[in-house]
Amino acid sequence: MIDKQFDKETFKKSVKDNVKFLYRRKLEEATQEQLFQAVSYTVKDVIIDNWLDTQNAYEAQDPKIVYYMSMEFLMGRALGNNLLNLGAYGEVKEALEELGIDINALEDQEPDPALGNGGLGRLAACFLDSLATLGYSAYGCGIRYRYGMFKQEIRDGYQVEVPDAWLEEGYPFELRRPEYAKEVHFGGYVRVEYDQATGQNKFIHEGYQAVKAIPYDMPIVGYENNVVNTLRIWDAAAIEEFGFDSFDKGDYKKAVEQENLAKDIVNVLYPNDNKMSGKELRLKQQYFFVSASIQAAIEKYKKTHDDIKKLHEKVVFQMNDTHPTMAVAELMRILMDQEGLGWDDAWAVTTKCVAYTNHTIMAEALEKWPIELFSRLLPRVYQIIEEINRRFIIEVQNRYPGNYEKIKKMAIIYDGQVKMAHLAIVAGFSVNGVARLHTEILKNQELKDFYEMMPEKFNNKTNGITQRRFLLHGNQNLAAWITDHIGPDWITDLSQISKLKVYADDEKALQEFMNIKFQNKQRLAKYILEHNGVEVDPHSIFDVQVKRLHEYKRQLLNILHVIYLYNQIKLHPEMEFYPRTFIFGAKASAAYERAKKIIKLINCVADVVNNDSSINGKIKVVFIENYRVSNAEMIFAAADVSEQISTASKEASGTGNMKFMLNGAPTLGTMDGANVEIVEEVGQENAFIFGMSADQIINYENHGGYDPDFIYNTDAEIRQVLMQLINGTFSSDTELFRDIYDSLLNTKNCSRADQYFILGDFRSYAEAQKRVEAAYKDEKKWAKMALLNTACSGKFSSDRTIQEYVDDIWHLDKVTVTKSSEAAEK
Ligand code: NBX
Repeated sequence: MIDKQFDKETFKKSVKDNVKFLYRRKLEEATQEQLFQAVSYTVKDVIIDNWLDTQNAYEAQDPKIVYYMSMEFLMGRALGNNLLNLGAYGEVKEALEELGIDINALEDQEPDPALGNGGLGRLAACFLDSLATLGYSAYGCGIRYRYGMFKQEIRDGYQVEVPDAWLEEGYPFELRRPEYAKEVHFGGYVRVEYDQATGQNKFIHEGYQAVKAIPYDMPIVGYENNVVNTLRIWDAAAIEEFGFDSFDKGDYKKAVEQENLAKDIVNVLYPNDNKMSGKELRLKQQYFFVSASIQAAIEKYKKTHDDIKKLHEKVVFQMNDTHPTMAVAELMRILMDQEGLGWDDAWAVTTKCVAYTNHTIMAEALEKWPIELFSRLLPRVYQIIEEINRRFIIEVQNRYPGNYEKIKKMAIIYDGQVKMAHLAIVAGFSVNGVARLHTEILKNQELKDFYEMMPEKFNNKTNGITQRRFLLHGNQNLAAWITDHIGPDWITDLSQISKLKVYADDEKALQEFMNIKFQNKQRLAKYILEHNGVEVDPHSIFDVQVKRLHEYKRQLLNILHVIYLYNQIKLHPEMEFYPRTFIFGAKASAAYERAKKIIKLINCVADVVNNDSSINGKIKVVFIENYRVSNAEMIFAAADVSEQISTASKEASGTGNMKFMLNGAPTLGTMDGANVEIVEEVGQENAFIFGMSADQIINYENHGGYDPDFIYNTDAEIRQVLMQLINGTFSSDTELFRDIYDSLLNTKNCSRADQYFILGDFRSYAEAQKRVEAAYKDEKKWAKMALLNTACSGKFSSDRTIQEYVDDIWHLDKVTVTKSSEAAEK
């Protein structure tokens, strides 16, 4: 199904032309950056034809549309992925070779569009890929941050945040759509007016500041099916250009204010994951993209439909966590104030249009906004939430007469705060968690009261990942090998990958499988040498923990265990020990001091261990700078061991765990999040499970009784490791890691000693690590285990997840797109 435009000669000519028109240069004179732009524009040309065909097909077939509302889309690079999904990667690679251009070098020119923090943002990107590939009409709705996730530099072992000016050179895969601009209003007040004609009150919002929202569309290319969906991200601009007009009229101050408001809103992505920032600007960002997206959705609907009361038949808004929850009130506002519906009709439509996904139970991540701030910034929206709350409380009273505890726990507005999760649950027709265990915890603990009152809303949708980016693109050798053995169906139906199971005892196949892993390890070793100046042995076990830095994810447990192993080797130099490379990659939120200290600790341990010749290179520790989607693809492909060691109950799902599994790395992990389901698929014997269960942790949390000091006092080896944090072993500044040390013990500086049960799980973790070593030493056994992880990963495709969302929540119609050129030929 190779496209005509990818006829090699036409393609080459187009690239040359683009270099000429864009840069007035000959191909030989062009820089890598210019070549990247020229090639990308050629590719975009082809995509645009499919994009138009898709739009025509949607217009003809009028399918229901899902609007995936998300503050974050962590897309990763587009060029290689688009080529693969167009089915043109091979041809283009050859054509480029003929022009003397290396496709890998070209792909490396692309900045990672990093409009997200971590799992939640990357999940949104995987979902868009699956929606397009499965042929469903979908928009991603988000913000075009001028600065995405910061670039992380490591200087003297510390994280330094550098702004990510990803748009500086111009991003070739976006299309500015000023014709779809919308206005968004902030501040002001609401005037109530009695309308004689209808006998109803009218609510008029006045005295507001207006910002213009301008959409930029990015194409989302489905896999070899001609479908191109849209990620629509909004830029902000002042309504009136700042100019002499306003200056003359004495409106100078107002004009500057509008300009600044607009600039600020989309300036930067908040770099927190699993923590609410509580900043006014963040609330503005939320309303800005929600309002613009909903206006656009309604405008689109009304172009071809008359009855706004049937909106839910063609439109569904999925809220990616509570960040876009004002969608509920914004939709109510538009339906009532602009479309003229009464409350009951508007509520009937709204509650059939919005659905909510929860991604965390961490208390500090739950969004609560002070009513003072909320009502000042969004007076009309706030008024509507007040009314939703008033009516909901009456419902609670009717259901639980006299039970005021229930109201206190369930109200949307209480203690001077708007609780966004409560609003999302009350208005949403579906509430889902992201892994089975997580959904059960929501139902039985965190959201128990809501589950009891409205059980029909709750459902689970275990996360997934796209095999197209994380295997087909990231691990091209393995992908080709798999296709050689079982055919290409796995690319769009990952359940097919189970056909690899027949090779689990085939020595030749296992040998080939492990050879590919070895090549990938060599590639990563080269990257590490170039970026860290550290030589690592690709024969050693590559033990990898890459994810955001957070205490609950327990990178600290990992590095303390490294220290423990280091002590063991020094104490018993004769002891058998299989060489290990511990690889870390993690960004810490810029304001999260302890997380940043843990990065420093990892780097300090790396310095000592890597340079201690007495251990003969048995342990190497590497911290990969600026972990992001592009280097993640390479890291997953090269991993032997997947560290998924969160405190049980804290990791809602995890998705990195699935990427490792897909690439043949067994999980070393706790029974948390989706690890539970991974073990279910691959079998206990093909994973390394340790630690307390979610029930045990929750039980300690509810009833106390956990005492890290007891462990410290009774386990000399653990005590030694902790002492080394403060005795100068890893830093001459003995105070440097004092806070980390204190956080683990009942010292005067610590309120909740070892909140994440690091000491509690330490011994169990160390034993599991021993089992890893023993298993790895048995080459055949390990190869089988690795292959079975890949073979059993079928469930964890985001294609499966999306199909479940479609079947249970969205009820979308499948669409087929034929190319207009092909249609014409027929
Ligand atoms: O969402 C993550 C969870 O921690 C993972 O367990 C899960 O697999 C993933 C996808 O469902 N949550 C997450 O990434 N949250 C954020 O990034 C976040 C960002 C901003 C914010 C709160 C959370 N205010």
